[in-house]
Amino acid sequence: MITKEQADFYQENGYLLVKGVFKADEVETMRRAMDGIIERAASTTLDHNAAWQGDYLPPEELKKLVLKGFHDVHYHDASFTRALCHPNMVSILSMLIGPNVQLHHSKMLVKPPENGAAFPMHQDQPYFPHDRHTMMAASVHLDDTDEENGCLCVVSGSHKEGPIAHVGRHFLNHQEYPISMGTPCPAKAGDVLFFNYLTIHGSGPNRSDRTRRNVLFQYRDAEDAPSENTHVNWGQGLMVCGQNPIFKAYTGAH
Ligand SMILES: O=C(O)CCC(=O)C(=O)O
Repeated sequence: MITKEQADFYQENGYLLVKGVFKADEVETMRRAMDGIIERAASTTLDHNAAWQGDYLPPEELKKLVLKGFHDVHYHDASFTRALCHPNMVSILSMLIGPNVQLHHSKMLVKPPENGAAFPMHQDQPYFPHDRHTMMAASVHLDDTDEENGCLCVVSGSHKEGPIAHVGRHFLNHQEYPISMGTPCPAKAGDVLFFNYLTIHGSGPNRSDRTRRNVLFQYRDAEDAPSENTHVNWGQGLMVCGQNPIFKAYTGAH
């Protein structure tokens, strides 16, 4: 699915956009799955606005922003289980991470039209630090994205800087790291943006009249151990490619 040159580009720049990983009907199935999750969540006390806060906009502007975000979507709909170990994903992951790849977690992010929330620039590393930094996100696009509806932006090569201190672990100081410093990565539905968890990234608000839906899978090398006992979920460590070289009893932690 990808060439050696593309894999080298990822190692050098810390990100890679791969076109057409999912077909139109697979994308449509995931869109419907997302709608179902939103509908079922709405009838519970677990529904919430997941918009990140910060100081990249005045407080009254921030209050208007909305993000529908739920974690571990593969526990809610099997279409995401199929997507996270889709043969195209397996082929790409084994070239970017190595032969033995595990899932860490999944989540869905829906930026509604007009007021879909931004993500201030950040690394994902502070949320779930690992020893060898093999962790990467695969952001699967379920809609076409551009700068107007808040496409992802990445800072090329920033993964080489290593972990950077974040404001309260969450995001980088926006004066020093404005969203505008990132390279916008517009994409089509079915494309996947892979980026290392040290790569500085973020996205602007959705100011368009179009929804922006992404599902994001985090993966790691099976031998890359968590440095802290954080962001743990049941079932973490599902093998997506290859074998687990470490034989141990799985208890739910890590
Ligand atoms: O999808 C986006 O726009 C950004 C998501 C993100 O940065 C994250 O979940 O860490």
